Amino acid sequence: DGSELVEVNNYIRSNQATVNAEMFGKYKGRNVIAVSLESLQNFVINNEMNGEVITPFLNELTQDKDTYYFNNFYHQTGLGKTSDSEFIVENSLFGLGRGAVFFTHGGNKYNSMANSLSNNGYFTNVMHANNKSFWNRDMMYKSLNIDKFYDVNSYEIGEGEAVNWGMKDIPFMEQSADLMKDMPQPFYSRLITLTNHHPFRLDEEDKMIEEYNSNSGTLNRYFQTVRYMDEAVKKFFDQLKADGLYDNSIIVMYGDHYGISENHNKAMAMYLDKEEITPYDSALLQQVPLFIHIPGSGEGQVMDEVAGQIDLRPTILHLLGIETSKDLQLGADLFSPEHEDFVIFRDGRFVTDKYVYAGEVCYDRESGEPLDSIEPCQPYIDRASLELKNSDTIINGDLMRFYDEKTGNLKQSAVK
Ligand code: GP9
Ligand code: MN
Repeated sequence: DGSELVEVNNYIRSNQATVNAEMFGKYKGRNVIAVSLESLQNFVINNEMNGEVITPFLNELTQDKDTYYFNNFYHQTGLGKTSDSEFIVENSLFGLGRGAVFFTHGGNKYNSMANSLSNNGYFTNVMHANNKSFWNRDMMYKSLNIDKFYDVNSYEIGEGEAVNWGMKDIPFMEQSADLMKDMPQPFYSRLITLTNHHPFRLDEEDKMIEEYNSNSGTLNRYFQTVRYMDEAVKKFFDQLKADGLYDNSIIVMYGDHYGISENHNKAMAMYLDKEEITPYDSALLQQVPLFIHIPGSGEGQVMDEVAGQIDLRPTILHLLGIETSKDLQLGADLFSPEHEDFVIFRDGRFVTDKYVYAGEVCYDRESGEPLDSIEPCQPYIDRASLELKNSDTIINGDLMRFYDEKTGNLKQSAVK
């Protein structure tokens, strides 16, 4: 009957971060272009591989006056991989601990970012050149109230324009920008790239750097496909400028999840010049880059706030001047002075500015040394499990049905 919602709602209300008064609504009415960068981890940014730069364009953005680059930002996905990242970003809730919420709860009621933007006059869409039913997207997108899904049928894949899992990122982003020209504005487009996906295969002509030389072909090729994706993003920016879409948009780009699993620890240790990859290292390797690029802002900087994908919904909506104080969401605005340095992973691990909790060990964040006692981590362990539980309760009970997002009130059936 929804009565579980009372407790969850109280928790959310009492832990809400305020907005950043200076930034709230500063970019009202702009288009939002969100780009999910497949399997992109943060360790390649501003780094080299055998003397070669891996992400020249993204590196430039980290220094750019119009870009907020978050270098302490984490994915929070589970088995649902890309689809989990989509779920988290749209709903500011966690995916599930088992399976993919896109499959198991694709018919729930949600108050997604798309839904909120739709209520504020936006045309909302997802662009991804894959079969529409992959990850049950066609069904879930209806529940997320996404107006249109530009799936593989919206793209023309010419000779030599597909590799690995499907359409190459360069033509994909080029055609996506073309499609945007005809969209009613303001629009919210979420693009999902694909080329930098395991097993990281490329055609010869798309290889811009050499392979790495570890015992892992996967890691060796990863640098090349990342380099290719960087090129695709660069061309995409150029095209948005040429098409006149650039100045009136906010471009948010983030890695969806890790690309290199723990099966490649030996090779990763070699690359990172470490003796071994500890659970502490593995946790920090879940960092993915986040870029919030705001043409004309002039206030870009490197942000070291500890944060995660769950924070994107409130952050983006607030920049556009859309309130979320009545929404059932678990993340917090990254620009809020009250945003806390605390990110929870789906499996219960977490990172703060002082601690890393992984493998049931509490590590000192700075030194990577295990602490003698679990004590300093305990309050966070408890909160992590409560927040994950709250998220699961909302999803498993389909509790949004009992919530009136317009008023922030629980419906009668839930209060009784
Ligand atoms: C498939 C793409 C990749 O459409 O999103 O999915 P992943 O395997 O990364 O979850
Ligand atoms: Mn993915």
